[in-house]
Amino acid sequence: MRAVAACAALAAGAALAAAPMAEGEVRKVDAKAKTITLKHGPIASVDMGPMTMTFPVKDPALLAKVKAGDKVRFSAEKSGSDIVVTAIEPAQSK
Ligand SMILES: [Cu+2]
Repeated sequence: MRAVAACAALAAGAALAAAPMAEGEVRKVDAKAKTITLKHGPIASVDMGPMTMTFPVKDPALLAKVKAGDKVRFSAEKSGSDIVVTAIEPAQSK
């Protein structure tokens, strides 16, 4: 039983390392345009430094999870000439 638990913990750690999330703060959510404006920190996955910018979202449902003023963690990836937000969640306030 102990060995199984240790393996699960290792697998979870590996998944986090493979997909690091960037940090940011929501400035604006535009459901009609399916975009979100974020003041974000460095985004390693797309080699971008900190700035405030507007991203298209991969799935408009993501916009329902956050609102302006929220601190968030998110993932972004290149899609053609755009950089698209593929996941977003409120940051833990701990
Ligand atoms: Cu940016």
